[in-house]
Amino acid sequence: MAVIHRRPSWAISEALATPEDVFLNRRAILAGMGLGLAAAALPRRARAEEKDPTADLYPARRNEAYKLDRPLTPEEVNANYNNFYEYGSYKEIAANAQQLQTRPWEVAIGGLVDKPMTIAIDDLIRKFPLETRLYRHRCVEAWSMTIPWSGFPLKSLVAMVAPRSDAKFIRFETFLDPKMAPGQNDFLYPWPYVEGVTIEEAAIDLPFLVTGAYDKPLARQFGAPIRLALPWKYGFKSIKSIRKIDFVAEQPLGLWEAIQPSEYGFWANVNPEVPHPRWSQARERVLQTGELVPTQLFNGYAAEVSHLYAGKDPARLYM
Ligand SMILES: Nc1nc2c(c(=O)[nH]1)N[C@H]1C(S)=C(S)[C@@H](COP(=O)(O)O)O[C@H]1N2
Ligand SMILES: [Mo]
Repeated sequence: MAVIHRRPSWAISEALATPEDVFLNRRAILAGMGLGLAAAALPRRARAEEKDPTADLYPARRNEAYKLDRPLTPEEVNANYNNFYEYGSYKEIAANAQQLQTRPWEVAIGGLVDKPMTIAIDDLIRKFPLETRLYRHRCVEAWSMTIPWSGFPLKSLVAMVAPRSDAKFIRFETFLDPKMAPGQNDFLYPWPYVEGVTIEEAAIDLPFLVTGAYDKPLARQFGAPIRLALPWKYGFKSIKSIRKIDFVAEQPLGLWEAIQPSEYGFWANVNPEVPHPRWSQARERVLQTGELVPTQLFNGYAAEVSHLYAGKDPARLYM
């Protein structure tokens, strides 16, 4: 990936995160500079978006409570540098990810709840008012980005299905279909991708079910048609392309934790002082500039989340 190593003069502030014409304009500028990265993937994605049955819902109302302390990552940079192992173990998976079939798509919500349901994605998306939030994202590999996600809070979905008191965790599971996800033929990974949070974590406002980005339906490489954003945790917790949501009594075992528990534990809260076993987490590389900046405790969301972990063993929380 051709990372741009200097903060460009056109880097936009959060004030310009909407509307769509800003993104289109930026795309034109990037293309003019020869920075239209993996441009081949864009027209195909644009065609797919035209047919998206939820396109009328964007741009979604901006929730001003979620602001950034740094410029927004340009769409072209974000949309061409992705982790989505179903489409390859490298970052340039955008073109490959266009194989993902996002309709028909059902989400099965069940387990320890009073109102289990299996619901078509377009019905699910229309159950809640969509909003746009500017979030930071910090990958465990020490790169970071910022993104205008659109979607609805996880806590709204939790309330809809009425969890029983014995539900202690929520387990999320991605699709399993090696025909449309070549990476799932790789037997080194225990597919499908699984992640989880506690019921207490799911009850706060911050966990976000993402259905759109950059003021339109979610592009496939971002984890269409619905993915999670847990911005105070390392990025691998933010599972893409969710098919199944189960309320369970036992702590779910994530795909990465199953492979390497000492490096990718269940909690995975961002902490600059707790190094990954193979590298420091003290700083992070800003995706669009290459700049190294200090990593923040809970990725800057301590005010929203630190109460969740009061009295818990810090050695466990950050792995
Ligand atoms: N299903 C699935 N979800 C996933 C991943 C993946 O490989 N498969 N990668 C994770 C990792 S490591 C990161 S950093 C983020 C990347 O999201 P982005 O491509 O939108 O930046 O998705 C997370 N969710
Ligand atoms: Mo990541």
